[in-house]
Amino acid sequence: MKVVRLLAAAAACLFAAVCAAAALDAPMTPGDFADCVQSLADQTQSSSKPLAREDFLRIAAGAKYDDRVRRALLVVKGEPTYWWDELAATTDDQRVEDGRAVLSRAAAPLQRIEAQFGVPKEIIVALYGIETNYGPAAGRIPVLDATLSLACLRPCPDPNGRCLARERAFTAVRLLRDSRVVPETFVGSWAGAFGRTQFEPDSYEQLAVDGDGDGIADIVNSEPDAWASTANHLVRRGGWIPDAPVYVEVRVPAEQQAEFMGNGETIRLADRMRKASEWAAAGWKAIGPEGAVLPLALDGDPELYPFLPVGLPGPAFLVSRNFDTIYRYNNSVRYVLEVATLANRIAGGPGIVTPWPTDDPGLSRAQIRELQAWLIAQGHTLVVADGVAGRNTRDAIEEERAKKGMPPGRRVGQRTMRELMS
Ligand SMILES: [Ca+2]
Repeated sequence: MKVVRLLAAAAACLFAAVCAAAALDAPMTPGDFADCVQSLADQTQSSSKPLAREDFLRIAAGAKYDDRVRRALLVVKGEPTYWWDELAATTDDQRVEDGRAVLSRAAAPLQRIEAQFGVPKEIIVALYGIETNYGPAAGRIPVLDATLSLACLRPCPDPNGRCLARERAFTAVRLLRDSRVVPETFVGSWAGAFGRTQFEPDSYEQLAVDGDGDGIADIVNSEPDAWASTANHLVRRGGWIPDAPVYVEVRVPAEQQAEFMGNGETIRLADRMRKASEWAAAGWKAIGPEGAVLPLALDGDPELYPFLPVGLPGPAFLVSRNFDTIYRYNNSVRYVLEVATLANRIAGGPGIVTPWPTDDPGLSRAQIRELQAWLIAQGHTLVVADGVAGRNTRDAIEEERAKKGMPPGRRVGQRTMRELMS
């Protein structure tokens, strides 16, 4: 539930005249932020749940504008990213190993939560691993600051209409008003998602539950609370189907492949829902470890539809409604594939078997750190060896590629990393 939904909204905002007022090219001044907070106070009656003007002002008085929110919105406009880069880093060996360690050290609570909600523990742990790298990366921006800054940087087109950014800020205020969160630990991402599995304030208000039996839903400090809340989200908002896989990697029958040839565009045919047995009857096969072609037969014969991240040639999947359920947790098909693939690997499965259509596959975080250490040694002082190929790393790659006479570019993969560092 990180940032994707907001990114989509922000992208739309870039083209809407009404957003011109919230120019993102300079930080908001303290005066403008204070004016914005006053203006939000006049809109509290539009909130989905009661919030008194004076309560809002009393709590918002402790908020500060945080410019990291604006800078994050600017990155939205950024550069293309690739499925194979993101999957390589988010489902690398280290994250699989760390996920197995979580499964083993917390076997009892995870087993209990799986039994109660019907969501496999590997899915819960994988989602935990993707959202916050199993806890430590939960963000450090006070949620009140983040949500108010966002509401001010992206004002609602209609002051009386429904508006996600403003409602999120109001919800954050309500959680503080009602002491449902502790101010000191109510910190998270620039988009206001907080806790070990990154709930937005509104999801927390509606779906957080107690998982360790102390009567409080503390998704910041308690892993069982975060896990149970996540499982509850998947069940109540998404309708998780127990025992249905999120995806099956498949081989499309030769005579049907023409329809799925892509130009890199994602193909997701959610209206083509058929039982697994019907796909099998139409000639679709499952792909097993090392590319083995297997009969497509699943317990319970769930309904599935085709999903091809970049079209053929490239990995092809039939996905169940559980794919859509994870999508409701974080509106990004790439995110869903990351969670499901990591869960598959944590459970001992092969991950994605079919190669991506590239001669330069993506890097693990360990490889990115190695690359970053090399970039630092070349004098790129802004680069930090953190395993995340952010803007500074890509700036440095661009420069070093140019020095080496390589084609212009801001990424490297398995092949070009060696070429660059040789
Ligand atoms: Ca608890």
